[in-house]
Amino acid sequence: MAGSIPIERHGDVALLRMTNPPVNGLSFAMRAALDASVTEALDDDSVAAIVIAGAGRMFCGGADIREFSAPPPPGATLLPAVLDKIEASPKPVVAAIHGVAAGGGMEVALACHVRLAAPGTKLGLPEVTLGILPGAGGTQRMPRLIGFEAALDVIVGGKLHPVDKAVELGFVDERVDGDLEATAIARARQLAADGAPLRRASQLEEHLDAARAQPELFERFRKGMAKRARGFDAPYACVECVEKALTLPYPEALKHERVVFNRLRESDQSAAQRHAFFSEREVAKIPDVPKDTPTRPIAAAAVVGCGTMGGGIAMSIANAGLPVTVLESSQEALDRGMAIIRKNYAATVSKGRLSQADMDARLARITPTLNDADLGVADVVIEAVFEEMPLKKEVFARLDRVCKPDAILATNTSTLDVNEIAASTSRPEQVIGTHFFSPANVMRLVENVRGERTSAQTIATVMKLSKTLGKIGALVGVCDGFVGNRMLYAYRRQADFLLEEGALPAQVDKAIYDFGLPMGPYQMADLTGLDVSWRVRKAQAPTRPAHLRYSPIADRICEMGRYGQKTGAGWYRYEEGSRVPIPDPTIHDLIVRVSEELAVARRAVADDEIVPRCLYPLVNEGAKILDEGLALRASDIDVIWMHGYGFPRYRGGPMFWADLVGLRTVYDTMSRLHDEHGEWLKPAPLLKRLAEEGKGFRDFGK
Ligand code: 3H9
Repeated sequence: MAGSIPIERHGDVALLRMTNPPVNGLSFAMRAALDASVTEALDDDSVAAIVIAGAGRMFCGGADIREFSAPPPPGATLLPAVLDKIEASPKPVVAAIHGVAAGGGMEVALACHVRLAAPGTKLGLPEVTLGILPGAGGTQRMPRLIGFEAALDVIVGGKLHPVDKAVELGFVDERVDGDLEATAIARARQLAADGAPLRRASQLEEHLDAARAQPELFERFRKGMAKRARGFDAPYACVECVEKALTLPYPEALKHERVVFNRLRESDQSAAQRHAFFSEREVAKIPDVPKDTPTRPIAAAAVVGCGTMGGGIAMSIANAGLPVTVLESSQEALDRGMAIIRKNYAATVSKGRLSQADMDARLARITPTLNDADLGVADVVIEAVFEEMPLKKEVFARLDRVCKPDAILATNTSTLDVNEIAASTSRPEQVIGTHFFSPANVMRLVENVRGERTSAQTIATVMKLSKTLGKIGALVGVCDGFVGNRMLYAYRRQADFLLEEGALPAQVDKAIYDFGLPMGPYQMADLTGLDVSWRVRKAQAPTRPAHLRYSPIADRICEMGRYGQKTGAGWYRYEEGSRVPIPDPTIHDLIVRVSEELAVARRAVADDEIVPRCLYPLVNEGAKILDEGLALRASDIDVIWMHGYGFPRYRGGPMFWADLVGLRTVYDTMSRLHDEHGEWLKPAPLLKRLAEEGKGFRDFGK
């Protein structure tokens, strides 16, 4: 839909209603329409004042992001010019804001002389999350309106703020609890009648003087954001443009904002972050489970097992306002699990991020029990017991007996066959995997694992539940490790081989960290614990193909009783009470010894070999997963890696990154590595095909 901005007359006030569902996005057509309607209202002598509002669910969600992949068409109406016209208007212009005012939408409001907002409205400048900056005066008007420090928080933070916060900060003048449009019309008319000078954000001076008095402000802000903004260009560009409000006259600073906006819009980082935005919405769409598939109401949930995962899952459910019963097999385990839950909540309270009352309310929603029969109230049960197939099957057979006939039975397994688990019940169509990531109360990703017989209703219900829990549910198929961990294995394997060939853990970790992941594979292993995967490897040992290269280093480390941070040593050693990894000569000696035993000649591994050697195989595994139909789209894999493993958002996830690198390059490198290092590195047929056709993963399935 092209969108329109019809003018509705209310006596001498013109109401301009932005109309472009679903979010009244400011496409080029909408900007032209806004310009035309504003001009018409200004030229009409019978109009004394103007109100700008939005139709439907919201005021305006900002510029149409889909148009950002190309430069503006020739002759396009540019938003900054339209907003200058609004601000310069001699007739009062009032913004009547409801629902959402984001990005360019917020900038429209900033150009108005008065901003009124309905309760429940969320407002802000989230451009930074798309790898750009507010490009229609936002970096100039916001600091003049609310002060530089607050504006930096709003612009670099990129969050949408509740209306009361916006009033407190000063970018909304008033919350209107009654009829918003009628109030805005009356206010506009009154302003016109008063004839008092209009408040134009670009002309406000007081905050400029305050900021000039503390020039160190910007450097301090940059330092404060350094950790959060690591690797991202846009936050720094935002600070730079806000700073220009102090050093350049307004029109010059606005021009500068435009130049930087365009540079960012054309950047790979912004393309990646826009890809992330759309992928996060696409991941909810499942072709054979249409949007109108009926879902089961979930009024109560249960979790079986109150260990690290079970406890975290129970917290997520309670946090979302649902009652949850937690079942354990012994009083001791139950008490221990509940104590950890309590401790986790208390830590959040002590950091000031949760009130004591909220903590109490959340805890009150969690009911611990030892009695299977108490699960009878639950509409969904999530099993999080030890990762052993016989145990899981036994638990599911029990659940099948005690749970409501229509209850959904979900397993949090990260490796086991969901079909086999489902087969131990009389309701395989109501069995599904819900693979939460640790810590489950923090991490946003859930891989929802579809079994052969899982019904559309079960899938739709669990995808909806993920959303209710504030998570991103990605639908995947059954295979070893599902999508995320299967790709992780491929990466970790090559990292281990690099150690055998000459690298050391800290070198590999640094290269991966510098690439943008939160930590490298060895720090991550020490954090999550080495023993669980060791147990899995031992179970798999009898069936491991002998011709495939296998690195024994991790097993040797476990044999030394070093399970990572929890035992004070793993790939690194740790000082008492510290989480800082210290390279350990014991491990270096072990690595060198293993190289000797395996007769692998050690060599100097160059830093720039590490990323392609570790991450191209990860992408290659993603290609196999796509080809096997275990993920619906490459962008779903990207979502899994961004939210489950911290793959840098400014690279858009591994598959998008590979497209940027070029699949020809990825394929050629994989082919060479395959020749040099054998079977594990064989290029996936899909990678080969797309590379030869000059395509990317983005083209898969199209
Ligand atoms: C900007 O404004 C730059 C300016 O500074 C300078 C210009 C010169 N464009 O999220 P939902 C789609 S940059 C295009 O599920 P909700 C979305 O993909 C922009 N499409 O709804 C989805 O499509 P589908 C700054 C957009 O109610 C559908 O609309 N603005 C846009 O949960 C519904 O979206 C932002 O960064 C868009 N701007 O949340 C805000 N927005 O149905 C981005 C949404 O096909 N948007 N779509 O999957 C949001 O944060 C949320 O959409 C919003 C509504 C809070 C507005």
